[in-house]
Amino acid sequence: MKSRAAVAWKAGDPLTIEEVDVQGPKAGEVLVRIVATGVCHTDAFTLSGADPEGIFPSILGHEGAGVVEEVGPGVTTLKPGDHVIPLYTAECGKCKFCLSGKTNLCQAVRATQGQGLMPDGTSRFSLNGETLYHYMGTSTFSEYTVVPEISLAKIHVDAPLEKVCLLGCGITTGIGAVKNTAKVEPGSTVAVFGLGGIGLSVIQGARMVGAERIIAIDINEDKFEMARQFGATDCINPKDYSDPIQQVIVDMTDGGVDYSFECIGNVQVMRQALECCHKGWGESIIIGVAGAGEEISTRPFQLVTGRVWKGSAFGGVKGRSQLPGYVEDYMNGKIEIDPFITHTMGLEDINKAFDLMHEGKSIRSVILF
Ligand code: NAD
Ligand code: AHE
Ligand code: ZN
Ligand code: ZN
Repeated sequence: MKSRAAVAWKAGDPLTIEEVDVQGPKAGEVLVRIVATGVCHTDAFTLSGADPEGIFPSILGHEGAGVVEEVGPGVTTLKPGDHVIPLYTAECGKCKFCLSGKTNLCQAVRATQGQGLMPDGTSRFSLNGETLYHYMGTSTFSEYTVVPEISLAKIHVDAPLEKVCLLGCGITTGIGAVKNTAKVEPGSTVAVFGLGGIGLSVIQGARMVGAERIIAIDINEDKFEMARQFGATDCINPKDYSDPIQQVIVDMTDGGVDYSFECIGNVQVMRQALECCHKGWGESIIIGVAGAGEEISTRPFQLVTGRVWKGSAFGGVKGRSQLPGYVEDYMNGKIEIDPFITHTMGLEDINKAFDLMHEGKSIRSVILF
């Protein structure tokens, strides 16, 4: 079949809108009609060429929601008409990782996913006979996409897809990092570096679990108003201080924060986030994704003296079993999504969504098909 899709031909080039060919779902696969998709900074990261797993030409997008159109042979848990969120972190329920009880990082399809292919090692997308690669197993910048059954969360049929698409990445990642990775306790002091969709979601999660003080840090002060709305108690711009920002935060908090979150993808900021943590127990969670060849560093003494460095992918959330609950939490008013959607547009304007992100003018743009 034909599908309208935004194709990334080459690192650094704008996407172009094409009528691509999509093959039907093979065994264990599902054809999904995407209704809406967010644009996450990770899409921009891969498009920039900084992602060691970036493959071109490809169809990016990993923050979508849609409707099942057709299922391939052997698919038992989904049927046409079901509403779904594609998962870049699958949940097979059977692999060593799924069975460990320690991680959400199912590896059942991760190797082929990283090669831009379906689990059988081939792509369902092409244009004029040329292969187009999948992205993160989701490729939500296409009206029709093919996704493994184990990479789809079935959600409440009444959930508004143009809103809950953001639970496919950003909002779930931030809230989950607070609840699952850091396990922030009531009364905690928290620092959040970077106030995009991820950082604001961390703030939302920190307020949900009863953090007492939430320090929001960004170099773009336009982000402060929304940070305060979500629960930030202090908003600071590192450019306003001559001291290193970690020292400023240690001084503000009688020795450092209980938890910090890096939501930018900047290895210098990752160090600041670790070093603003309290001696003896402070934990810093890396959420931001850094480019090929980048490395983090600190004095090992920072860890010897009790600070902990951790990372979080998709907020530690197991997509098939736990994401439907996040959707219901939105429907019950426990999770806020609407204020994140600062812009909506059609697929033909998708490059504008990237421009707005780079200019620091959007939190999330949602593409409506
Ligand atoms: P975004 O572009 O919307 O927000 C980033 C924010 O960081 C902006 O407000 C920007 O002003 C701020 N910033 C930039 N440099 C800064 C600095 N030096 N100090 C302080 N603030 C600074 O991005 P986003 O969509 O919120 O994504 C944030 C990061 O999280 C990206 O690296 C993205 O790839 C990553 N991410 C990771 C996961 C995961 O599962 N680990 C999931 C989603 C996104
Ligand atoms: N491909 C990159 C890593 C990208 C990355 O870390 N992705 C996050 C999700 S970002 C969503 O916006 C993730 O889930 N990572 C775990 C995984 O299995 O990819 C690289 O550096 O190679
Ligand atoms: Zn993302
Ligand atoms: Zn698994």
